[in-house]
Order: sequence, then C-alpha cells, then structure tokens
Amino acid sequence: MKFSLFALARQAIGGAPWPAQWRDPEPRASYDTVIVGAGGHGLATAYYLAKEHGIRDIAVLDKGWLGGGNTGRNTTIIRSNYLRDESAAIYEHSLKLWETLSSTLNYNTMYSPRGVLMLAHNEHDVRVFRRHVHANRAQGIDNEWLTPEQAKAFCPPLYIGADARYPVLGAALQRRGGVARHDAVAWGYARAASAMGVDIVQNCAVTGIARGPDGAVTGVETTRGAIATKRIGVVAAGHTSVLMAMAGVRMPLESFPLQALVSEPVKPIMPCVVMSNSVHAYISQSDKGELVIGAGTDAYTSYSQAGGLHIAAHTLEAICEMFPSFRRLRMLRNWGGIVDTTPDRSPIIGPTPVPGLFVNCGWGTGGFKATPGSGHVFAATIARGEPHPIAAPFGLDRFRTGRPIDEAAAAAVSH
Ligand code: FAD
Ligand code: PYC
Repeated sequence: MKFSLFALARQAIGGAPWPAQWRDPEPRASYDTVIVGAGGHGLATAYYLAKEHGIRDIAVLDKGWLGGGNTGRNTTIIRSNYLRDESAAIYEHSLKLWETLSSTLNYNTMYSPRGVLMLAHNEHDVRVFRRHVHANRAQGIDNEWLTPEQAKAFCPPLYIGADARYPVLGAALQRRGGVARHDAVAWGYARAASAMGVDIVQNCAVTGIARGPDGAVTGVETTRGAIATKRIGVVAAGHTSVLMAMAGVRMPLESFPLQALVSEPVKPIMPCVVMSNSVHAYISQSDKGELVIGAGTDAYTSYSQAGGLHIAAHTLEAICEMFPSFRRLRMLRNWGGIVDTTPDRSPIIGPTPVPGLFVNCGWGTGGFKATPGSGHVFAATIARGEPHPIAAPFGLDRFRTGRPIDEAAAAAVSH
C-alpha cells in the first residue's frame, strides 16, 4: 500500500472531502487573462493586474505548487547595483517596492536591508566593481567602495589575509540591499490576489496554447482541461522556451540548474550578505540561524532541479576560505532550481509576435530581487497591450535589432 500523508490526514477527519478552503479551485472554462506560473513574478503580476488595472478575472496556473519553483528555492538576495541605466531603472523600481511590500500586502515578507557586499578578488574585479559604483552613483543608486579593512569591519567573520587563494582586494557595498523571506513573498502576493478574486490553480500544467485563425491566442490546454482566454502571460522561469514553443515562438534562452544549501542553525554571526562572483559563492544568515549559501550554475544546460555535487563542493571550499570560522559547521540540506538565461543576462519582458501572448522570463540567477518590480511593469504591459516604459528596453526584439543590455558582471554568480 502506498503511504500517503494526505490519505492519513483525510482518515483523521473521517474520510470527509477536504474543506473547501483547503482544496485547489477547479479552473473555470474561461478567464479574461491566464498567467502561467505561480512563482513570485506570476503572482505579483496577477496582484497588480487586479489592484492597479481592475482586471480580476484571472487564473494563475501552476504545474506544481504555489512558490515551488525558483521563488521558493533562491537565496533571497535583493539589490539594485546593476550597471546599465535600463537595469538600474527596473531593479531600483523593485527595490523601492520591497521597502513597503509588507505593509502593501499586509504580510510580513521579512525584508531586511542589511547590506550586500560584493567582493573583489583580482584587478579585473576591482575595476569592474568600481565602475559599477560610479555608474550607480550617477544613476542616484547607493553603492560605495570599501577597502579590505573596511569590508572586514562591516563583516567581521570575513578573512582578508593576503595568503588566501582568493584574497579580498576590496568590495562594493550597497547598504540598501539585503534579503527577504521568499515563501512569504509568494504567499503574500497570492493571498492578496486571491482576496481580489484571482483563481490560483495548483497542479495544473499548461500543455498547449491554442490560437485562432488570425493567429491570436484563444486559450490554453491544461492537465485539468481546456481554458479559453484572450490574454496569456507566460512567467514560467526555466521552462519558458517549452511554453513559448507551444505558440510557435523560439526564445533566446538556455536553462541551467542553480543550487543552494543551508547549514545547521547557529546564533547570529553573519551581519550582512556577501557575494563573491569570481568564486561563485554567496552567503547570508536566515532569521532561523541557518547560513544560506548559494553556488554557481552547472556548466551544462538541463531541466533537472538538482545540479552537480562538485559545484556545491567548490562553493563550500570557497566559503570556508573566506570564512574560516564556518569550517566546522554541518550542512543541513541542499537543493536546485532551473533558471533561464538570455545572451545578455537581462530579462525579456513584453508582448510577443503572437497577439495576446506576453512573456516575462530570462531573469537567470537574479530574478528574486526583481519580483515586485517585474510583476508591476508586466501587469501594466499586459493591461495596456504595450510595454510599460521601464519594461520597454527589455523587449524580445532587442536580440533582432542588436540592442542588448549587457549585465554579465552585475548578474553573474556564474556564467
Ligand atoms: P518561478 O518561481 O520558478 O515560477 C515559475 C513557475 O512556473 C513554477 O512554479 C513552475 O512550476 C511553473 N511552470 C513551469 N512550467 C509550467 C507549465 N507548463 N504549466 C504551468 N506552470 C508551469 N535571484 C535573486 O535575485 N537573488 C538571489 O539570491 C537568487 N538566488 C538564487 C538561488 C538559486 C538556487 C536559484 C535557483 C535562483 C536564484 N535566484 C536569485 C533567481 C530567482 O530565484 C528567480 O529569478 C526568480 O525566483 C524567478 O521567479 P519566477 O516567479 O519567474 O519563477
Ligand atoms: O542576483 O544577487 C543575485 C544573486 C545572488 C545569488 C544568486 N543571485
């Protein structure tokens, strides 16, 4: 007999059907708008469509459970210290929304602006990060350059000895950067969207996109039946190419596993976020006390939510060199997500060549920080049928017209 927690729980309540509030709603036969993907970006999109554009006849469909994709798997680093003006605009838009998100949603997202320190380990890093500091200041975004001693004063467990394999030559600090609780972000947006009438349908994979004689979308095929709709927003990180192929659109995306892990919980030791792009490691401490550590992407494309163990092992070596006092900690668990990356490491947000079909993807290793801003501008794009001004530079056509927004250095945890 198969062991099932759900079966046991149902037995405990006398075999009665789940109370209505515990059951996934059945999707209706038609909606004004269908959002594919109940991650943070999809849920935020539905929330802002309902809240700011009065579009409430929305279904958010997910093949798994709400927030079970990258939204619930990332290391929650939030910052806006990107290089290009277009990127600074969207990430800063998002950072401003983070600052008031808990009160906006009436849900504690545990946003904590404790500072993000990006370490420079060689002359190239120094030049790149100093360039970012200058660019950010010109854009009105906080970012400052620290000497190794100043970095150590900001983050006492950091080792800055010259004998390290990756010595710290300096660091860029964005004090307004920080972390939040990823699950809470998904749940907060979901609860607020649901309260405005949005249907969030879990265990409902989209398997096809239907189009009419004029080429415009007419609906989606799902594992729970066909749903008619005139507007579809695809926000399915890692799986965007598969979904867009259902409508005949080829995407400039590659999907990679990206891993993270946590240590056993300890008393507060890590006061800020530290990222080291050169050695592919980043670390912060959760409110439960676990050290939250992330790795670089796997070298090969894959849809596996696992990733090579050697990648995680390399990250741990780097963490132990940078923070020798963490060497004796035991790791509790590790996991992976699937991120999709574009050639310029910037997202794609906007309409597509298929009327009624919109896409938001390509956030790669760095879309958690963008969740509120991305949902906000994508909702406006869907509602108006044309890109929100902040989203406009991130259109799919930039790969045809040759206007990439190169963020390889700012986005890079590993490429
Ligand atoms: P997701 O949360 O992945 O949501 C997409 C949803 O689409 C999923 O729930 C999936 O089930 C659903 N879906 C897919 N196919 C279908 C289908 N056919 N039908 C229905 N539903 C479908 N970003 C940062 O800014 N800071 C970080 O510190 C950071 N660290 C990271 C660490 C790791 C280990 C990983 C994996 C990612 C990290 N990221 C980080 C990136 C960030 O997590 C993502 O960019 C962001 O969460 C994407 O959100 P989303 O809502 O678009 O995607
Ligand atoms: O984009 O800041 C980021 C990030 C950190 C870890 C993974 N992505």
